[in-house]
Amino acid sequence: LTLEHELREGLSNGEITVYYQPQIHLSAGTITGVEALVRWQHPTRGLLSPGEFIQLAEECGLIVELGVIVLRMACQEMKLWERQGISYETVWVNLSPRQFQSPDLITSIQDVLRETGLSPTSLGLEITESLAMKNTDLIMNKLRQLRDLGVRIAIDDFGTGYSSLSYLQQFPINVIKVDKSFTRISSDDQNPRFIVTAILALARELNLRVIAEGMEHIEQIHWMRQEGCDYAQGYVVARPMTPEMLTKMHRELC
Ligand code: G
Ligand code: G
Ligand code: MN
Ligand code: NA
Repeated sequence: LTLEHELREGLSNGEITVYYQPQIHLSAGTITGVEALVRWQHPTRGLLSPGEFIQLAEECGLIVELGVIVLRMACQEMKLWERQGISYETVWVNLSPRQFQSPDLITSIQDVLRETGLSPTSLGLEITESLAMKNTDLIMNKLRQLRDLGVRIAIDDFGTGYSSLSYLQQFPINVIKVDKSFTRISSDDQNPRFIVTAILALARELNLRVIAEGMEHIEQIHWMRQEGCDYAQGYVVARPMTPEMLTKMHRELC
């Protein structure tokens, strides 16, 4: 059996699960949002990370079906938290280029929101910088449709796409997630720090929220905060976890 065939089976057999990684507000110390990160509970290979199957799903087109499953699970989970009195601002779902360009994207998002009863303003979509960078009418139109729906948009892995910064001003986006490669602290190379400082200044001008991702050390958090970044995500805060674990963590925080 090929992995593609197994994935096809896995999608219909309910083998897809979603982990959640919290994002925190640095001065309030509260969880403001969660990022949904897909996992595949493979019957023999164990729990697989996206790195092991997303590319394949993208290539064979299964990503569209997979994406709707993740979207539905994330929205359902968010509603469940709401009913338990746990309210995060946003649940963030990653979209691959192929998902974003799928003609069914808007209707499937509308369907899932209607089905789950989640407010569109509680849903965020993370798109890659390289996709946003293409800046075609098609992409711009779709971003506008999403904005009109009321969902939030984030540019993921920001800084890695070597983009012209002009698109940031034109695009209806709300959040940029600074790629982890720029938030490493190294004494011998000051450049990443300089880039982060520049991104934060730009974001302030454009009124965009910035989330520092990949925070692995408390020193990184201190530095980002000092630079004026208010939100962070990363292993030093919490690893991606099951919804049950996150609920438990939330209760311990409050
Ligand atoms: O969880 P992990 O660090 O292994 O994720 C690796 C990559 O997989 C990240 O780039 C992340 O954006 C991507 N990814 C995680 N979940 C999803 C998903 O549901 N859909 C898509 N398209 N990508 C995802
Ligand atoms: O590309 P994207 O930002 O969606 O990727 C998110 C991925 O980064 C997830 O797979 C998640 O497991 C991983 N991740 C989250 N926090 C950290 C971190 O602090 N360090 C590293 N190296 N990876 C992280
Ligand atoms: Mn992401
Ligand atoms: Na990212």
